[in-house]
Amino acid sequence: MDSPPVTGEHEPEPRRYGRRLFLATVVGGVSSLYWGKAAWDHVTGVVSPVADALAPIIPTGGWRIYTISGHMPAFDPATWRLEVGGLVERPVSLTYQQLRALPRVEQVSDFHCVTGWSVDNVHWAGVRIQDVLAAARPHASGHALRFVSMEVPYVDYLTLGQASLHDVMLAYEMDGKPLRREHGAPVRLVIPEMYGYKNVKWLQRIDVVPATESGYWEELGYDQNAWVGRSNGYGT
Ligand SMILES: Nc1nc2c(c(=O)[nH]1)N[C@H]1C(S)=C(S)[C@@H](COP(=O)(O)O)O[C@H]1N2
Ligand SMILES: [Mo]
Repeated sequence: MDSPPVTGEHEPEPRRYGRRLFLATVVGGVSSLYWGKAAWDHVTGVVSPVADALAPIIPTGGWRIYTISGHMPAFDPATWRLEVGGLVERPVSLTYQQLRALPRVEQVSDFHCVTGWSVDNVHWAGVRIQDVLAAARPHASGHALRFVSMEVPYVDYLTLGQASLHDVMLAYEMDGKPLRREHGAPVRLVIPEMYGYKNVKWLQRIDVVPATESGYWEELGYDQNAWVGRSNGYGT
């Protein structure tokens, strides 16, 4: 593989992509965009630009690695913060250490992408969203959360009710190791009840907002309430 191609210059407007292309890209991607480990090490952070809006690469342990931008944000512990703001009494800015100091929870849950692949029994460790929100003291006018990725413009939303489901978490470890860059380091949203696109990677900010809005893929036609097995045309 030669030097990694630069992405971003000729990227089409992502909103033009619909479900059909999403699926076509994934299906094509699994067979044609498979890069070996050596190639992966070589590109060091620049993922395949072939699919401008979506780049599945290196399936490992059943995972497909997705980015919408073709570039994975880098985690720098010195500068990274998890900002908690919006409709709150006191905006909070957590360092990675402070995040790690919050009550730790662990769980084993299955992960499902809406395109049909799943990974069973993923071992996650992290924090409950309530423990992150508590210090910020959300206003009563806030009924939903906006999860903002370092990968602009990836965002998604959950109602406060959805965010407080028993197994929803902000995960900083996967299968016993710090969350890897390609899986959203340093921390990602995990909501096993919903399809993968709700599980925002590379989190940098959580805002308390009045109501849910359309997240990145939802702007392209996917359901806001992405319940596994009963949304996006499944189970209906
Ligand atoms: N920032 C960001 N988060 C994201 C995505 C993405 O492209 N960018 N893809 C979503 C989709 S569609 C899925 S299925 C999962 C895939 O998680 P993985 O890349 O760790 O396998 O991440 C979700 N979170
Ligand atoms: Mo997905």
